Amino acid sequence: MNILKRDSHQYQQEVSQVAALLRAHHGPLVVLSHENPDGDALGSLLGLTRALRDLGKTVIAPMDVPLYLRFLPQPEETSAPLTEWPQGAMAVVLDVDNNDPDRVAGADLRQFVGKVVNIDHHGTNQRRATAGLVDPGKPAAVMLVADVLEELGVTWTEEIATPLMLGLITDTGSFRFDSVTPGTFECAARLLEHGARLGWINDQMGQQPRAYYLLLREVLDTMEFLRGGRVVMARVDDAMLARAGASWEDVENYVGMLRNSEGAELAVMIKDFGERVKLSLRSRGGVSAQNVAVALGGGGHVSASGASLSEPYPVVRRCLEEAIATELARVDRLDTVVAGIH
Ligand SMILES: [Mn+2]
Repeated sequence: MNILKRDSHQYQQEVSQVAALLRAHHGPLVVLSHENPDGDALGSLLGLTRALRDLGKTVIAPMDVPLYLRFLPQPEETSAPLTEWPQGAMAVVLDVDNNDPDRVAGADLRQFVGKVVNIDHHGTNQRRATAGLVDPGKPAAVMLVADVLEELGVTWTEEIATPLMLGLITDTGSFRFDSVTPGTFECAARLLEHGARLGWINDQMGQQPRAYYLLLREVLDTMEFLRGGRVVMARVDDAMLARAGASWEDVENYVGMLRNSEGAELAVMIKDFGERVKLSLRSRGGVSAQNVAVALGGGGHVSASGASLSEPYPVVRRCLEEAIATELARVDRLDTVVAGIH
């Protein structure tokens, strides 16, 4: 049997095991996801919760839904974090490794002794759960949830398909990332067939509060194009937030916008808290945002990283420029070597 076949066999087995455990459990199901929930976390939680409730299950879904996603859940569907695990509960942990309880929000898994189902698509997952469905080849956890719901034989509705579509859209950057596979579109097609409101989700997600624009005006005013536009930076501080009536949550989207600048290889959003500074870094091509972040005591992925420094901005700025100079020199040296080979 070739590797692909064995993998798909194992995947189907995991789907069956997870579905069987969910089906067999008659006590409360506590559905959880990660801290700072994103569209995939909320979409997985809401899609699964709605389907399980349709099957007559008692489901508790603690999640602190961020403002920009509040258009989707009904007020009573999610609840506050649990202070205590209910009698006879089973935990269902989505889009995060259950072996990393610090990252799981909504309830403390360290205080829990019952069965745990884990559905996740992170490559770092340690695969220790009563039943686990883990596939890093899927760009969104909602794809795994969709397969479990299929196995459970749920009656598909628009209310179930729409949150799953949300997760698919947000974790794939609206189907724009390299992680998207033919299977991603097949899943999207199925969700559309089941009534997922694709246009509506995008319309809701595309709307920004007034403070977003007022703050954007302030941030654009600080925008700098360095090294011939290879590096783009902008800064935000408390005074700018106060003038715009915005909060730090409103700042999150800006670094992606900076990275869209033509010719930009590195984008840096500087969050200036006065006595400390946080940096959000994004890169493309051969430049590693991670290398710059690591040089400043931070970390993350190659193309998306961050660092937090307990120094005032002028000091951080000097360190940052040094780290950038080192990284760009490394890339340029590599380019020279490659050019020499050809
Ligand atoms: Mn995800």
